[in-house]
Amino acid sequence: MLLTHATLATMSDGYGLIRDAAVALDCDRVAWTGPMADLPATYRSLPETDCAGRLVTPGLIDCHTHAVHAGHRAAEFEARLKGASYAEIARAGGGILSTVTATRAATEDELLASALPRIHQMIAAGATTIEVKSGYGLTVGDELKMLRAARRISRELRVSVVTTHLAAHAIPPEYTGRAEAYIAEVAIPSLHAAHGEGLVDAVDAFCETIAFSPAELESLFAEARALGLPVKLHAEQLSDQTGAAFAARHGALSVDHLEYLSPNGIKAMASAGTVAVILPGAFYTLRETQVPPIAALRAAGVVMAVATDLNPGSSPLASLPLAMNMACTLFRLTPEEALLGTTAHAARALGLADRGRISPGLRADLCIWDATHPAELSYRIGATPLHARIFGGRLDA
Ligand code: DI6
Ligand code: FE
Repeated sequence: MLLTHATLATMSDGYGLIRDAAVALDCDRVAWTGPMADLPATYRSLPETDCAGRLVTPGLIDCHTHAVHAGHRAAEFEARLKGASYAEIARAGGGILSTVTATRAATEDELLASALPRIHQMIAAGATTIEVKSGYGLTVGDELKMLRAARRISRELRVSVVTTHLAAHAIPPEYTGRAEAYIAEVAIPSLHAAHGEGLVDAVDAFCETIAFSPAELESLFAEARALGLPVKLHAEQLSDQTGAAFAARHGALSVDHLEYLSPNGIKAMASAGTVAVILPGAFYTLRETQVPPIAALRAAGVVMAVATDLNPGSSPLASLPLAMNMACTLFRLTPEEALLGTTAHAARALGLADRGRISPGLRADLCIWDATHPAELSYRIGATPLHARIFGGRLDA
């Protein structure tokens, strides 16, 4: 296939904008990109899709979601509007644990069926790769069930799925006050079982006063690394627990949230090459006031990614373009940083070298937008200007 007359944002070196560009695809890979005038003769006979000046970007990558889960938490949304806080609801046994109850009661088929409409919305907003975490099962069997359901998504819909083991997401009621026993008896055994089934691409945990401390997570991260699996961490979302420095010490691919990130944490992430994943949907939903230290991250050269954090509690958000808009308006990212954050930098947060930019040899996952400048994707609020999507070298039907 040959795309012609595109306004191309290759996302190599910033936007990497090429006007009146062509992109030649060979099966599921990009074969050539450049100005129309330079198109080699060999590609001129390929079946042509005229983009008529439309913006073409890499397919969007959502590098942090909890898209597989049962039920919803609209009642908590109402409770928060009446004054309850996210942490209070969690301590009273609601929050993550109410989704755990629902997820334990669901079958693998039910989990898959309830996730598909959400994934469909993400795809309709431009996603071609989605990370999905476990973390609402909190038993060996229920964590495996979630990861198996997540892996089945890519057999049902045209999207790549990356799966993350997040058994260390919350302490289930049967382990109240016994975080270390939970890690030893459930989190680590479920990691071994899931890895044995080929269900794990990375290992994540929630580091917070209402979840786990760095000390409690040490053995889990050591185990992940012994299995050759990369780690990442939910850290400094509601308070500074020095999670970022801990994760960086384990060579984390990313540390996510980061509202309360300290200068020390920034330094550790910069020297480890850890990506900062910012999640403005959770900040917005919980009406947080402490903004992540974006200017300091930028100054330290820490690469930033942007994701939806799609989950039933703190971020019921399925649109990456809306996450980009929030990242700009709430956190003052530039539109260029926001688009890098859902393409090239999101790929880095997942350890994927074969996507996130438009360049020969990389995957042919592309979005064609009803837009002519890449800043339009961040600028519109709640719009989905997707004109067409190409996944693995083929246009969606
Ligand atoms: N932080 C989050 O934003 C999600 N998990 C986490 O550790 C929220 C999960 C939920 O509220 O269900
Ligand atoms: Fe999350």
